Amino acid sequence: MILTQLVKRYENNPILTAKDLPGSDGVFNCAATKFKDKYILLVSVSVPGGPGNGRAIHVAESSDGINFKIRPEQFIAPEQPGPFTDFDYDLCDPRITCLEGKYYITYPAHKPGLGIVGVLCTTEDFVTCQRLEYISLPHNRVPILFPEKIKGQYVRLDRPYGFYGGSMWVSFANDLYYWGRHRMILPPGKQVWNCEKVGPSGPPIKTEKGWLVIYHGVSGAMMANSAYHQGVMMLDLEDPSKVIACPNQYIMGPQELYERIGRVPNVIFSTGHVVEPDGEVKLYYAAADTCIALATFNLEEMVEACMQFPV
Ligand code: M1P
Repeated sequence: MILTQLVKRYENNPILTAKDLPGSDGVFNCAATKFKDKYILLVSVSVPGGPGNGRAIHVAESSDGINFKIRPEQFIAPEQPGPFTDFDYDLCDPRITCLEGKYYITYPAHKPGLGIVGVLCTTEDFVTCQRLEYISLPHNRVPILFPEKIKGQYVRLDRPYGFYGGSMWVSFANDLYYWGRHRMILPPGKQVWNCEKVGPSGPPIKTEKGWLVIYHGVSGAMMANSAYHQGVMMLDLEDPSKVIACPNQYIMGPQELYERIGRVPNVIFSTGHVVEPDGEVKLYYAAADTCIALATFNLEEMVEACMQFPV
């Protein structure tokens, strides 16, 4: 079973580039969801000479999930006054989860010299965004909430930093603010593609067999440069601290020119997807920290394939 064969890249990739937002030099890592009848991406945008490190988060919207228009105004902007903005120097890599009918956004706020913390926000309209609280200590990239409570508790995945690289952890909370019962569920792997660090991509997807988690794996010293791949694993439905299947293969690795050449070469980084009613998963990913591309796979096929690698 070759997992990469289950994933199909959209033929006209990339779907968003810096040309779609004049003045920017990169549009990349994006959260994805559906809101009313629109597909929404929350896009990390880099602008040379912009405030902070020049990165902010913009909304892009589409009627078909392929052709997006980026709004020129910043949705989450750096260097704003407010109680949870001390670390807002470099804003990128947002994730979004629709939970109990509300949209929760998490992003890693990064202040050089101080660290990276997870910020929890919410929005009702994708026009304004309210920061609610810091929900992780530095250094942490980045909490992503499960789309429903499990046994009465909120659940999240994240990637706190270790001495070297980072592992994936799960945590639980009775509200969305006070997190505990932390468990490491996945350390860096033994393959070249995932040997430095592993962390969650978009929100876990509930299936009959368990939670399908899409995650990024990063290669380190074994290669000349870091390369970012996407992998999958399954967590137990009732106890998401239990990994039930975890293939040692990746599902996507940098292959196309737009994935291999750019501001940071050899990066496939997904922070969001949309699951369609017919089981197609639209996986939005950033290529080379430069542009946004789309790939699709069938949810049931991916789960079946993943379950061939029980833990
Ligand atoms: O350049 C690849 C990625 O590097 C950082 O992510 P991480 O800490 O997971 O390695 C971020 O700067 C991210 O935006 C970027 O895509």
